Amino acid sequence: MSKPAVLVARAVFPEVLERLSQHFEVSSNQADDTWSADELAARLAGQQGVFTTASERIDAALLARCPELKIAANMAVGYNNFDLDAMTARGVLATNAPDVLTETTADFGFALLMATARRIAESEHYLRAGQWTKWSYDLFAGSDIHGATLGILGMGRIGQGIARRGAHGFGMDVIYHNRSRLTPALEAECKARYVSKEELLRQADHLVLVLPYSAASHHAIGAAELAQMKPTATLVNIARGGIVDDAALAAALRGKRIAAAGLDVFEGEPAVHPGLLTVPNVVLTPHIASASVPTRLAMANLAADNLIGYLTQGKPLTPLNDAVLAKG
Ligand code: 8YV
Repeated sequence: MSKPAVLVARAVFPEVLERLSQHFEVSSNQADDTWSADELAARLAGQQGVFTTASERIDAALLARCPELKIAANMAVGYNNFDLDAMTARGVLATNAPDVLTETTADFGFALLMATARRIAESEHYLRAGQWTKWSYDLFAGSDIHGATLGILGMGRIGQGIARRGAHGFGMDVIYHNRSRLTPALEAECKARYVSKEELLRQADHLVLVLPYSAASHHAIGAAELAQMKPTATLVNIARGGIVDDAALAAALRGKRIAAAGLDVFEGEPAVHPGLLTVPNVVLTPHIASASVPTRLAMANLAADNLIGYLTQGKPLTPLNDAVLAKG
């Protein structure tokens, strides 16, 4: 029996490609070329599975051109690149890569918060530029992390990881807002108190965004929300571009409406709003929150396991649209 055909749309660890090749006829993109939607659709013709990252969009237009596709396995926990309704309607299974990146991403959220509040990037640039000529009492004085109020918008697994780090590691007072409230047991474990979004904005010294992107969370933080925050506050976005109105944030940073921001994700990335590139009080990183070597390998292996599990035994590990499985 011939092996199913699978396309790996982006470059990936060679050992993961090797595992896939044991089960599938694999076409891959080890050159990591940027494919247009049209090129992706053309390359997907005749393939039963596709290994994607958050950069590849799987929607109705693409699916109409790939009738043999059975599964798209995302090497990401976020899946706003998938039109789930269109996939379900076409009987295409969607899977993501949850859990394996939770702690690594929470570590990074905390690192970005600390770098931002303590002005690490800004001061390093100053030093490298040869501008450091003497010590002074207020040189790059920032805000404290220990004992401060940590606000978390989006209290899923990664949000809870950040809450634990803040509460248990840094003695922070943790407040959160989420679509649904955590169980009392989880709230106690995270030492986190549920508040309204308005209270979160008004009370947080440091606000971390960890919510999924959807039409409902588009520009969840815009000019009106930034205006409610403390002028001394720090904002960190490790969730998705589009949750923050980047133009409004650039204006707020320039006008010192809030003290600083740390951003790992951007509207329209890899493009970055030019206003963010010219203000000093923002730390910018290129969507690397999950980028530790072991975690990226675990994410890639989970995406591969989903392809192998589904295409060889009908058993994916982390399906997103169970309705496809129910249909058989
Ligand atoms: C990925 C992410 O690295 O998992 C996610 O949702 O944003 C990152 O961890 C990125 O999306 C590549 O797929």
